[in-house]
Amino acid sequence: MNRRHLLQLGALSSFLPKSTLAKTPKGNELPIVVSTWKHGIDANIAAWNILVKKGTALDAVEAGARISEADPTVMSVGYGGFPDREGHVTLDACIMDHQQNCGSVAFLQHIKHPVSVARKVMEQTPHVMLVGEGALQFAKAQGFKTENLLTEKAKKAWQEWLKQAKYQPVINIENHDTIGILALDSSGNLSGACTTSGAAFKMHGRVGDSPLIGAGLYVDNEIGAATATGMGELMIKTVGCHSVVEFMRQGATAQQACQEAVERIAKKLPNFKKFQVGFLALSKQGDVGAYCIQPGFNYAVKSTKQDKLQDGASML
Ligand code: SD4
Repeated sequence: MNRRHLLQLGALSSFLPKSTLAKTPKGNELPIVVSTWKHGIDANIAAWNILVKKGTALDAVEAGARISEADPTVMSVGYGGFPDREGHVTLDACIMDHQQNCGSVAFLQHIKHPVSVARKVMEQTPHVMLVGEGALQFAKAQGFKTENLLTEKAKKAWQEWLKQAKYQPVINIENHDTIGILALDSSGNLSGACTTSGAAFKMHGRVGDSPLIGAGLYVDNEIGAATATGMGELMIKTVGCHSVVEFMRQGATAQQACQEAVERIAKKLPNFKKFQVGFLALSKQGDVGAYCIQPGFNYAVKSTKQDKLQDGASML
């Protein structure tokens, strides 16, 4: 490592009080946060602000996910998300902590921050998942305010789509990018969250992988965490994120585990080239992996050593 490199690392570390520079047994510095897609950069900043103050990974992933949910320019998550075929914005989200607690909401309408409702399900109810009208009722009872989530821009895109009403679930072309966020805090604990408005112009009532523990998100504090983006049906069929964590348990690196999970999907799907799925994983040791079917999937990483948007390796 040359002197310039050392100085750069020194500058990054100097943002942190020395006492927060914990390390995993493998020597990776803590904390670390990773998020899917370009909007993951802003999500990571919000998460990082919590992590550097020795906050928990759980608080960090929720704070990060809320950034994309509130941003109307992210047309795949929360406020401003593309609606379903009937013009309704319906949201899916889940969250999971280091003690295997988890909460989830699906087919939720009118609430800007489904990830926070999911956390309330986890913390305030004996259940894991609430959907539709029941999830909305619960959110209101918890003090969440209802609002119109359909922006003019998303409405116009839907009206344009209605002219042909052709459902083509080609995720990258639809520019449909869920946020999945995983963090390892300075105590070495993992948490994750995933939130989305789902596939653009989906059937009314359709729920994807993102709120399903094991499919769109999975965390095992002994091993690692994984989240997914892309054609949710494919992650559901293979319980994709659970597979990624299990591959890591069997000794795969985060990178190998993501690759294995994508290959498992592709193997059983003759026309897999038409679809996009991507997995992002963070091991308990602080190693990051990402893999997808086709090029175009990127993810943001933030730690004391790096702060960047990275391209996921791909099959094609
Ligand atoms: C879904 N997996 O609802 C989500 C969509 C997505 O990038 O991730 N798009 O199927």
